Amino acid sequence: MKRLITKAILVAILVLLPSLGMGFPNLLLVDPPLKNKLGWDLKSNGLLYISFDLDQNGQADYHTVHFVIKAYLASEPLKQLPGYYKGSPVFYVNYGPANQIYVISKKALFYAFDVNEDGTWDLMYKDLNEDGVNGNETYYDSPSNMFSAPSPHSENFN
Ligand SMILES: [Ca+2]
Ligand SMILES: [Ca+2]
Ligand SMILES: [Ca+2]
Repeated sequence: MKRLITKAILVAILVLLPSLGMGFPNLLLVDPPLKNKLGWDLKSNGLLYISFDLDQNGQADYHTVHFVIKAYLASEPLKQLPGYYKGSPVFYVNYGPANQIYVISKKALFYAFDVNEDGTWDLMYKDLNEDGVNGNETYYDSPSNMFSAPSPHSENFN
């Protein structure tokens, strides 16, 4: 129940503030550690998406998008890999004797909320500096249109 209330408040803030002409607030508060990830996926755009389940109900509700710095097939043991890249996260897919390795940017380029957990992102922030969640992220898009600013004409038509 508490989770639902938290979500309702988040939605209320997001819907209210733009209509007051205040623009989108930066609501990014969390930069969850990679070890808490729910899953990850390399997309055809070459970016690596990592999903998180912040309210721990089993469904992804938060995503980070990282550049892939390097991708290659490796046959050496995985435990030797992390030291290569000065702490840049390493993901891999095992193909029998070899591993497809993806080394990604330390911090994300995009952060996205999927408030209603339907797989379509509702609110995206861009972090041009890729320096983690520290307040310099800016509103980027609302792919689901959940948080798009209302049209100035839409309220007078029933
Ligand atoms: Ca969730
Ligand atoms: Ca959604
Ligand atoms: Ca930042």
